[in-house]
Amino acid sequence: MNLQARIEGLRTAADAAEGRLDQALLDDIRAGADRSSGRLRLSERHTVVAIAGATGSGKSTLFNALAGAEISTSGARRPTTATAQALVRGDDDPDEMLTWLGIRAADRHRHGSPASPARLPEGLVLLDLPDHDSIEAAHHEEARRVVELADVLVWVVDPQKYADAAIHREFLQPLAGHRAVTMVVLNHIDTVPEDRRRSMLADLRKLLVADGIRDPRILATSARHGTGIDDLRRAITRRVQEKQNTVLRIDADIRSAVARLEEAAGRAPYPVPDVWVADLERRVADAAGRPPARRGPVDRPTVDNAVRGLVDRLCRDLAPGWGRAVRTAVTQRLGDTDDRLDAELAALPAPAARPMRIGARGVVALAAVLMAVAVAASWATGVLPPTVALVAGGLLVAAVTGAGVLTRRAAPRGAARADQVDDGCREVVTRVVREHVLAPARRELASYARFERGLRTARG
Ligand SMILES: Nc1nc2c(ncn2[C@@H]2O[C@H](COP(=O)(O)OP(=O)(O)OP(=O)(O)O)[C@@H](O)[C@H]2O)c(=O)[nH]1
Ligand SMILES: [Mg+2]
Repeated sequence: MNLQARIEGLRTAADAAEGRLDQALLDDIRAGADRSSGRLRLSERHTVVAIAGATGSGKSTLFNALAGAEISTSGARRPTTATAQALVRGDDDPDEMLTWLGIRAADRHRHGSPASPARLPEGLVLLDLPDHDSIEAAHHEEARRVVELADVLVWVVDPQKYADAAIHREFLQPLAGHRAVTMVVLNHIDTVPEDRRRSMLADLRKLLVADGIRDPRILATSARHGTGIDDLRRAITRRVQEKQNTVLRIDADIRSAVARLEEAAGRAPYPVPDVWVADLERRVADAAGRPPARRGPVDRPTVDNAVRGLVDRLCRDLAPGWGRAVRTAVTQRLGDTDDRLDAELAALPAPAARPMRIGARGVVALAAVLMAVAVAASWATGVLPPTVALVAGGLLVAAVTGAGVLTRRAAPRGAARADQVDDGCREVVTRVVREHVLAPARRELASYARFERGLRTARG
């Protein structure tokens, strides 16, 4: 997927999370998206390589060694470099890019002139940054600002401070996902006895791996003596010629932004699982009374517990801000929910007294009984002969048996009626739960779903 669409995905996610996640985080994500879009609008021909690191690590000396000229002031007085210095080829004109990078006119240098004859690759914009650990807040800010904009980062450390927590915590760890566009240079290597260099480099590697950088690229240099400068120049030239740096940097930025948003937001079950809804409906129906005549009023604490139970499940893994919004949306009208349940349940038709239902066979049986009684009476009074009376008696037995069968048949129908009355209760519960609990929860979770869709787009 193209980078611009992925950046839009980040913006969608940030908008969906507005008011739900930490505002500073969302501002940061949007600022990052703006930076990435800004970079994409600019020249693809150029690769911005920034030399960053602690004061005195030798950034300016390295910058000058790469240029083959004294361009950036290096010095023993700390800190030295106050604003980012840029070096571009004499035949290049990346002014728009330098303006976007915020490089002042006085800090823009060209090489390819007699003053700076070093051969640097076409398209390179090399930056020498102020120290990130400066006692001068402005230096620190300038370094951080440009680190966020550059395509490729060259972190310069020295034998004294390579293990300093500040650079690892503030820069290397957060940028661990930017390995593809990161190099680490151990400068001042001339000050380390030769037999200790290997173990120091191994130690630095271990620290970088602990920062989360898989297989870090490390070079050892002495800017003062020119050791390793050609290797560094070659490594930079290779990166510039691959021309993938802008894409790799933006890809890494987007991934890191997605990871931060994911971590901040947690997870919401969306859509709401059917079994949770069924469980809620069952518990609310139970609050309406015992079947079959469930007509309320509802037991309010039971409804309350059931609804809050669902909200707890929905919010268990969700960021507190988002969880609060879901909880408020669902529970702020719990009283109304109870009132509505009571009103609708009370309006259900009362379970009618069971009507006499004897059906066609019942009528026949009744007629037979009446006939048999009449015949028996006639016989008793001597009106009928004994054979006829016997037949009449048989009919009487058949009638009684038939009536018994009909009664048994009627019993299941009675249970079906009880179910019908309970169906009324269940319909009320389903409707009220849907409108008063699920709808507001889903409205809130819809913003989470939008957030998720944005992240999916951003992942590419
Ligand atoms: N021995 C030795 N000294 C070096 C090396 N690189 C730089 N220096 C010296 O270290 C001091 C500081 O170098 P700079 O290049 O100014 O350091 P910087 O990182 O640009 O410092 P800030 O601009 O303050 O951030 C200078 O005196 C350099 O001559 C090196 O590889 N070996
Ligand atoms: Mg400097």
